[in-house]
Amino acid sequence: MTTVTLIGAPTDVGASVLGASMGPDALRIAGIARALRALGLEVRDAGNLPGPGNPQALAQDGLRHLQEVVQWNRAVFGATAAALGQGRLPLLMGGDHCLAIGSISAVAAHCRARGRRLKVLWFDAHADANTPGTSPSGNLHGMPVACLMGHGPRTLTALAGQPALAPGQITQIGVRSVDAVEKRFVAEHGIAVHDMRSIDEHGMRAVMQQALADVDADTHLHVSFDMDAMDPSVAPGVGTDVRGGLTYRETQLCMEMLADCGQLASADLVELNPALDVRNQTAELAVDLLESLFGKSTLVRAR
Ligand code: HAR
Ligand code: MN
Ligand code: MN
Ligand code: MN
Repeated sequence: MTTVTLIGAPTDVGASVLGASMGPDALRIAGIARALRALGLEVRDAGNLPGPGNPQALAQDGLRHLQEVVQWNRAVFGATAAALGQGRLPLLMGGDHCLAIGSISAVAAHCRARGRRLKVLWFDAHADANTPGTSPSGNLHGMPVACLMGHGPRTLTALAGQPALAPGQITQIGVRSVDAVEKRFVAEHGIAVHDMRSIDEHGMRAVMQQALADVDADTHLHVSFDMDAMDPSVAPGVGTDVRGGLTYRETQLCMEMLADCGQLASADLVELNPALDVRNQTAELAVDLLESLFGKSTLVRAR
């Protein structure tokens, strides 16, 4: 039986807009634990991690709140590693997307120690591949992909001792906002990106088949889901919305195909901003999607 540990990381220190710090409680209010238990999973809510407040400071050397982001990510790293060590599936409830540095670094270290292949599926409107030298904002939630590949401040790139990811280990889906210089990082590293145009042209089923083509029985699959991947008309509760995003049906299909592949072993649900939401609908949407990700289906599935 899959056992899940919910890890709350209530912070927005990596973001431009305040409010993602309320994400974990919004997910709880939307019934995340109850929904997953109804699927037959054993769910433990580990509560919220402690960490520093948001100093709302200016960028220094191209980075905003580096010390605070490091502290939060150390905590996330520890909690994620602990859950994995207990044979449980960590589900990180953010919080902004800078927290994926900590969660994925812990997952990478876990996989390395066990000789397992790691594959990350990154759902996002953004490529999150800026570095301190290229970021237009200094916000660290725009940099986790670069940090995980070893580009960024050492306190973040070396959380697991060495870079967590090689470019071939990550596939991005839903991207439609990439900064000018950030595009070069994505191209030079050959990151697999299925942007919205690619999804329009090929359809989500084909995109997901390609994204999962290299996932086998020995693969630890990590899903990092930024709620702004979805269209703002269905997911208004995010800090940096970009129109033209994934539809409800497209995203459900992603989650269902991920469930079918059977290799999900850790996940992040980030960038949910209840301060910008309407009647908690984006949190409820997130719970809907997580249900599908964890195997809820309309009909009995022949596996
Ligand atoms: N690319 C912009 C920047 O670096 C905006 C990044 C916004 N990031 C997120 N996470 N919401 O995906 O500042
Ligand atoms: Mn993101
Ligand atoms: Mn984003
Ligand atoms: Mn590189």
